[in-house]
Amino acid sequence: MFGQLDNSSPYDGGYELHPRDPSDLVSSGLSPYQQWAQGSPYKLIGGDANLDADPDHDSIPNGIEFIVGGNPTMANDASAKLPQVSVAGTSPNRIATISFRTTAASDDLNPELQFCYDVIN
Ligand SMILES: [Ca+2]
Repeated sequence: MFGQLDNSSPYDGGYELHPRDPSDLVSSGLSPYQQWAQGSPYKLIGGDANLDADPDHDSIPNGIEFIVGGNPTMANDASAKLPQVSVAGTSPNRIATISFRTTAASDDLNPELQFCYDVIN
């Protein structure tokens, strides 16, 4: 790679790096999820690599395993990483706290916790 000072608009200054040969750049073209599922160490293939697949049969789909940092090939390793609910206080002053974790790689999916006050409807 060669470095050059580039102070042309929109840059105020700094360096721009260029590969000697554009073919030197490597891009898998895969999303962060696809890289996680299909790459090492899990190397899921076919339908087992889908977001809703559950190749380890722990009832936690790959998409959730990806978000919480689970292992899609090891049953139940993600259960401790799933959202946790704790309730403190006594009625009518109870406070429910929901804690959940996400991995930086899963930011691409923009995960968010959804809830409602009426679980029946
Ligand atoms: Ca699973």
